Parts: sequence; C-alpha cells; structure tokens
Amino acid sequence: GSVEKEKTIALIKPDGVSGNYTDGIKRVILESGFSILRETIVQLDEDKAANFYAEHSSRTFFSSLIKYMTSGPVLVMVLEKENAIADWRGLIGPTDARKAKITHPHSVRAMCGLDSEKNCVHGSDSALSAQREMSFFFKGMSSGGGFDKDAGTHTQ
Ligand code: DGI
Repeated sequence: GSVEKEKTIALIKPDGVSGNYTDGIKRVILESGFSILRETIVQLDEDKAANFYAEHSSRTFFSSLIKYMTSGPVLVMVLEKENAIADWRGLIGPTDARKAKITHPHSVRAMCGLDSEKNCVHGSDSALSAQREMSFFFKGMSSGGGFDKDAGTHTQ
C-alpha cells in the first residue's frame, strides 16, 4: 500500500545562508530521503519575522531574535516524506547549537549553528505549525498539498 507522506517547513536562517551552508544542508536533506517540493528566498522584514515567531513575543530574547532573523535573506523549503516533521526536527538537533555540538554532533545545528539563538535552521514543531508556516511562506499551499495558481509567490 501507499505510505502517507507528510510535509514540513525547513528554513535556513540568515547566518546559514551567508555562511554558505545551504548546499551542505540540502545534501543532508536529500540524503535523508526528503523531497524538496518548494523553495524560496525571502528577506523578512520586522513585521513578518515577529509574526513568524509570535509565540515568543513576550520572551526577553524576542527583539534580539527579530534582529537576527531580519539580518539577511532566509531560504524556506517545503520538505516531504513519511514522518517529515519529527524526522527533520531530529536531524536539526536541539535549539541550543552549543548543546547540539555535544549531544548531537552530527546534527545540522552542530554543523552550522552558534548558540541558542543563532542556530542556523528552523523546523516546524507540529502538524499545525507546519500548516501555518506553509501558508505563511507559500500562498495558497495547504497541508493537503493543494496548490493554487499563485502558489510559490510571496509578498513581504
Ligand atoms: O523550535 P526551536 O527553534 O528549536 O526552538 P523554540 O521554538 O523554542 O525557539 C524559537 C527560536 O527562538 C530559536 O530557534 C532561537 C530563539 N530562542 C529560543 N530560545 C532562546 C532563543 N534565543 C535566545 N537568545 N535565547 C534563548 O533561550
């Protein structure tokens, strides 16, 4: 029978893009069995970054996080495979890249992250987040994989 595939958002943060980690990260993604269905490079403005990380708006690190996320372009991808959400989270490793280097030395954050903020990559943490983030970056894209004629375009 056919295996139920799942979609998730992978985002390479500004330091990952400027540090030339994009090709290495994509290689890890493809070698791990994901398909990259869509990708787009976006320069987030403050409003869009604050909206993306709205759940953290009351945290002390929020303004620093927004400054970081708007410091350069990010690469956003839709990944697909069976169990994509949990598997991509597993591949990127813990939030704090310093910890990742010790406990998950082969993780993406160990490879290219710096600390608990500049951690190089993002992965959706649930099906609901994946759905929200897909429609956030890819207009008209739903969790069911539907595309409208404007899919792939984005506005700031
Ligand atoms: O889902 P994650 O990215 O692993 O982690 P999260 O949802 O708890 O936090 C979202 C982002 O917020 C994280 O990638 C970087 C930033 N962040 C989280 N915890 C801290 C933090 N930034 C700073 N400066 N300090 C933190 O403790």
